[in-house]
Amino acid sequence: MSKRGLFITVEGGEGVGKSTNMAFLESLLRDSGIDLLVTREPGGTRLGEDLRELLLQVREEPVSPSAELLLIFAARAQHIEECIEPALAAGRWVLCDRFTDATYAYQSGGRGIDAATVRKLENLVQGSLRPDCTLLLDAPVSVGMSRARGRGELDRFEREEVDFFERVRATYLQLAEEGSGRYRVIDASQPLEVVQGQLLKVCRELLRCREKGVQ
Ligand code: Z5A
Repeated sequence: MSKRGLFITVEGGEGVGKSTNMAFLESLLRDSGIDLLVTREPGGTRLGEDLRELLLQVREEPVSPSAELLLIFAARAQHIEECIEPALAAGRWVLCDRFTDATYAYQSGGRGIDAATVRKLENLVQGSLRPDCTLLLDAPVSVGMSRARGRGELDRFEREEVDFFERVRATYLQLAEEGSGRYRVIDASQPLEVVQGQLLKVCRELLRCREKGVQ
């Protein structure tokens, strides 16, 4: 039986450079010989991508925070069962663009849903599945917003006010501070080469642990 793979997530607020750095991490890990599944949330499956479209589209009616929360966990349930669990069980590593930390940050921190409600759904949908390592790209909201706002039409989340993104950032930092040792906080306001130098360090650390058989 192959050894279980490693589950790595990349998190952060708007404009911190997740897409840019996901691509960097993907090539780093593949070049190191890792059998990798690269995926994202919400999404990662056909059902999940359909739900993502519903979640991001700008709608006439206000969307209930509870409806938003349940759609996110519906997509996650499918993603775990169809993709994440089978990959990890087969010994593949999973690199996922956002996971449940984003739900704490956006739906709890941003929208004000009680964190205990998110925790209940997390336990229900994920059982004991948690990321092994979370790379939190952190930058002041003003920096992220100025980077992201050049991208054209804004989706339903990107239309939120600065205060919303401040709460999202504060929640992410609180999770990293209070959480287990799985978080690596990277200052994403630095030049890209510096950010990627730090990501390289973390990847080397993970690869060393894999060689030693420690995960
Ligand atoms: N959401 C949620 O509410 N709850 C949940 O549980 C989950 C998600 C899972 C879609 O996510 C929305 O889903 C998200 C929260 C919600 N909404 N928001 N906002 P997404 O991950 O697809 O959306 P995103 O945040 O817009 O991610 P992104 O596309 O990866 O954006 P990004 O972080 O801004 O990455 P980027 O495009 O690589 O970077 C932006 C620009 O900055 C780009 O021009 C880069 O070249 C530049 N950049 C990047 N790094 C640097 C540095 N270091 N220096 C200078 N310039 C840089």
